[in-house]
Order: sequence, then structure tokens, then C-alpha cells
Amino acid sequence: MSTFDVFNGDADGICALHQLRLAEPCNSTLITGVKRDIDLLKQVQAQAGDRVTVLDISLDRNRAALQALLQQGVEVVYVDHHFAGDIPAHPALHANIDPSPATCTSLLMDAMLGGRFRAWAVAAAFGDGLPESARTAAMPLNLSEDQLTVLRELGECLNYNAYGDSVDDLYFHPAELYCRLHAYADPFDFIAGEAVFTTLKQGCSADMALARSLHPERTLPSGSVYLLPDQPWARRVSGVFGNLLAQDEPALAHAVLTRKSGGGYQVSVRAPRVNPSGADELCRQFETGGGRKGAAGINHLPESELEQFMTRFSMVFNSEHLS
Ligand SMILES: [Mn+2]
Repeated sequence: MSTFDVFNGDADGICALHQLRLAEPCNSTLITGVKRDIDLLKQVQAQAGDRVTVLDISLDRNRAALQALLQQGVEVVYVDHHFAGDIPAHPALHANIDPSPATCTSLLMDAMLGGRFRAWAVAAAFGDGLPESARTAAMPLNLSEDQLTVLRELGECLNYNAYGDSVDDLYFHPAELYCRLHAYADPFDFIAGEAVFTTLKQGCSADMALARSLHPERTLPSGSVYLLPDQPWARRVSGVFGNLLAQDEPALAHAVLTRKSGGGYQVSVRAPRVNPSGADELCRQFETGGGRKGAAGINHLPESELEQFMTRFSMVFNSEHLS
């Protein structure tokens, strides 16, 4: 019997798998990629009796591959918080899917494991742009404000590492990053024992300094749209930058568009924090869009659809505001 672990390459995906494999150690085949590379399940070459765990990637976007695996007699554990659509009813599918905007896959995993590795779930929630949920989850740990800040920075750095056009843009391949941190049950030991955190923190600050010097491309009543150049730093920082904009102006929606070398844009949308919904609704109106209510994205927005995006951004977030 073979085991496959399929996970989003961001903080949430990595920390969800890390918690699971601390609780249930296993030599599995790792399948992951950059954050927006979510069509991962089709890469699994499994046979009847094999076991696949899927973490932090939309079921809706992996539906065909999931159904094929279930039909082959593969057992699938699916834990996620992205838009799922209809969840197939199949005895070999064990799904724990909750798209509510206050949770993330690592917090769902934390609940499944009775809070055994809570500090990693806290870091992941910070990384997924859910600081309130992270702080609530951290309460029983009695951490100092300084320790909480370190977990927030860790989550943000792990999340930052996942953004890029391909793994070439990243400091660490997400599978390597997972292996490096999997040697540590305690995130504070990981930070002390590995140079990974320092590398990512320095890289992130340098990229963020460049992003912060930009002005919005478009200022709309419901929020702002930023345009980033076709550069590796811009591709790496787009998600962290989006989370930061959302925290700085919680009543507004934000979109960060990064120019692609072959034309068009990669888009990252953050709903207003005070009313975290509409991001997935907006992005799913475009062919390569998806995500969750508070944070979503479009892998490829053609240049010709830019104005349409601006119009729909205004429509979705204005109506969200009134509702
Ligand atoms: Mn997530």
C-alpha cells in the first residue's frame, strides 16, 4: 500500500500536513507546488488500496481526479476550506471541508488532532491572513506577545515562500520546506535550529519594501487595485502584500495584479476584513479564478478582460457592502 500526501505549498498546506504526520508518521510521496498550482490531485498515480490525503486545495478544482481515484478503489482523506461545490458521497471519501471565512485547513487539522500541535496551526492561520482566528486558537497556549509575533512572522514567511510563477521564483521548494520543518515538533525550535526563517524573513522584507513604494493603479469606492511588474520579487510578494493592504484598510477590498511575462495578469483579491466575502464570487467569474470568500485569485487574467475585472470588482464589493 502506498500513501500520497497532496498539499498546497503555502503555510496552511505545509502546517496541516506537518501536524498530521507528527501525529501519524508515514513515509509518503509528497505532491505540492507553488500556491496557485492547485490542480495537484491528477498527479497522483495510485492503485486500489492506496491512501491519499489532500490538504488545502479546492475539491471543486480537483473533482475529476478525485472521482477517478475513488472509482479506482483509493481511500481519500480530504481536509480543506476552499470552495468545494457538491462533495461526492462515497464510502472511501473522508471529507472535512469547512469554507467559513474564519477557519483554515491547519485549524481544521488541529481540531481533528485534539489541538496536539496547536502552535503550528496558529502560525498557519496567521499565514493565511486570519490573525483573529490565530489569536483565538493561541489562547490556551499562554504565549507571550513576543512569541505570538514570532508565530505570526513564521506563518507569513512560510506563506510568502509559496508565491511565484513556478518553484524557480521561490526560496525553497515547498516539499523541501516541509521536510526541513518536519524535523521539529516545536516551531520555536525550528526557528532556532534552521536558517530557513531568517532567509525568508530577509527576502520578504526586501520584496515588501519594493511593493510599499507603489501607488494604487485604480482607486474605487469599494477598494484599491494595485499593479505589480513582471519581476520575481513581485510574484513572491503579491500575496503577503495583499494581506497587508487588507489589514491596513479593513473596510476596503483589495486586488493585486501582477504582470505576466507572456501578457495578462495573475490576480490576488482580498475582501474587506470587516465583511470577508465576495472574493471567490468575483474571481470565479473569470475562467481561471477560484479561492475562498475572504481571499481568492485568478491565475490568468487576459489584458482584454482588465476593464471587465475593474467593473466586476466594483459591483461585487459594492453589493457586498450594502448587504
Ligand atoms: Mn489555506
